[in-house]
Amino acid sequence: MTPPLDLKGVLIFRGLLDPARQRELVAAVRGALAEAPLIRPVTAWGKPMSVRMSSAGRVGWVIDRGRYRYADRHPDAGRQWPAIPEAALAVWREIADWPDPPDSMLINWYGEGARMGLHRDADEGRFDAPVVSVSLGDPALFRVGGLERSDPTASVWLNSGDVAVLGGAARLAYHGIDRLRFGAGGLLPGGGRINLTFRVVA
Ligand code: MD3
Ligand code: FE
Repeated sequence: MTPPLDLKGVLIFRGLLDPARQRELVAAVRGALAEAPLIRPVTAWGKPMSVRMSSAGRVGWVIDRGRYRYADRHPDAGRQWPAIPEAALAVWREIADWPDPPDSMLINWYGEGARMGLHRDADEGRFDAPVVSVSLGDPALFRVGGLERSDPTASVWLNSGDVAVLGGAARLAYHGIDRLRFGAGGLLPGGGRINLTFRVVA
């Protein structure tokens, strides 16, 4: 395997997933979304996020009356989340260097103009395991900083098939998505981006 790009400790494996595997993952994601529809979470400040979200696995990330937490049920459907698709688990096994499967696969859906402000992933209750992130669809400008919001940042375009591994000190680094090149990816008809994020949750 070609060595990853190291962006402030975030390891980016460019083009790890070939187009056939990308399409297989999109089909698996559509299957999961049929059971657990996308939602638009409303932040603690009362602002709906521009990214729509769902999850698969034992637990899923939700905003519940302004509280960010992992829930064992879809907030609208009231049912358990679908299982993490096998094609997605295969990516984790390949790259995470962790003995256990992830507890959660967050599905982020970016339409035109969607972005994700600088934040840290700190709701998991444990930070020893890595987070693995898969990009599908349109290119997205990813930004990563340090452990403080005011730390300097670096940016890179994430393309369809890229896989990022966030381990060690980078696990708690500030990061976000500034913008998309909407429609430039060609994987999703009508444009857009899917990000799958695998996490071990206490
Ligand atoms: C760096 N998602 O869901 S993925 C998120 O592309 C999230 O949808 C972005 O940030 C997206 O929380 C970025 C890359 C990523 C994911 C988790 C990280 C980078 C990370 C955790 C720590 C440091
Ligand atoms: Fe994040």
